[in-house]
Amino acid sequence: MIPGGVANPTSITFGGNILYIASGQVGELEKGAVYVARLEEDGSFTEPVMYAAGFHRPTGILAVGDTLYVSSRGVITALRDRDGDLVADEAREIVQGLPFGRIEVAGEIEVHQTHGLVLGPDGKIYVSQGSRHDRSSGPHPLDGTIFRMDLDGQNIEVFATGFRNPFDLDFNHRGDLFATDNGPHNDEIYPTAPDEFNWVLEGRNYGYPTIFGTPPPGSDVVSPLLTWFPQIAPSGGFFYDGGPFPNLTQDDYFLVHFHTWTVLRLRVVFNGETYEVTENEAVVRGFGGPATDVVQGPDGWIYIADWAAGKIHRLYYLPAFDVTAPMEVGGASSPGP
Ligand SMILES: [Ca+2]
Ligand SMILES: [Ca+2]
Repeated sequence: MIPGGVANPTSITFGGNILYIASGQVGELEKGAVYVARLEEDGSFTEPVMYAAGFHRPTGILAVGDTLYVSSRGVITALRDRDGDLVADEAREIVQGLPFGRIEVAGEIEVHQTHGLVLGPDGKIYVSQGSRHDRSSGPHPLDGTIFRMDLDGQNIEVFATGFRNPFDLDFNHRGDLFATDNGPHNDEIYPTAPDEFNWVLEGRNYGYPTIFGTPPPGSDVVSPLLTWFPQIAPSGGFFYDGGPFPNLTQDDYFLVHFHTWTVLRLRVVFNGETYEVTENEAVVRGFGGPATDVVQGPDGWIYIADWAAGKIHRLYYLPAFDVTAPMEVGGASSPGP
């Protein structure tokens, strides 16, 4: 087991008081695994243990009832732990043949695959699916889309198109869907293409591979609510749904990103016609490397996956001191390899 954490956590989620951690190491793509740690009543976590293994870079994870869904390269897997020992004893690839690609930047980095999973208000799972190419769309009908499906992986439908590499997605308290999208590598071809934060509307096109950022007048491409340039490479994000933080509202969206190692908070407010980002601030800085995911726990606190250090941090509120402080899952031993 990995003491004190989980190596290269890519995505985290809670199912009740169980924290699921997807782990995927660069260069060891078959060694992707899911670990679990239980949140105890005193606020501590049990040492992470392996729930399931054998995933080719898992990057999306979602617990619905007794089923854990994991996205990895080309597939979505449904897992169950039938006897409650925190080890999955049933694994079924409920979707196969999803697009994924490979590009080379500074050596070899595998990118663009199926990523985020979220349960919609209609009871379907919504999935953010990257394009298998860096600058063009692939032939697969789900390439560069957000699609939805039944809990058993059936009845897949495209919900919106024109995404390059949307890492994560979430619904807000009004039942509207939002997703980030990562822009292409900036060079002479795309010198100023930004990353995006989008309100995702059914049947609409979000521009990729021809339009990045704000579309020209008259275009039917949906304009992002917010862009980042220079790029930040957004990864995980979620809408806060209420709880112990006194100053937060259900309009607050938390986001981590790969480049600048911070947690951002956006306040995303419906003005009667569309959404506006009325606040945008960095709430946590100073990770030693990229953060990959941020979620809300059943205790209402915020949990952050620190990819480089192999740790999960807890962001909580101390009224007496009005500060926040990190806390590790699984005790204070050394980080994973
Ligand atoms: Ca089991
Ligand atoms: Ca776009």
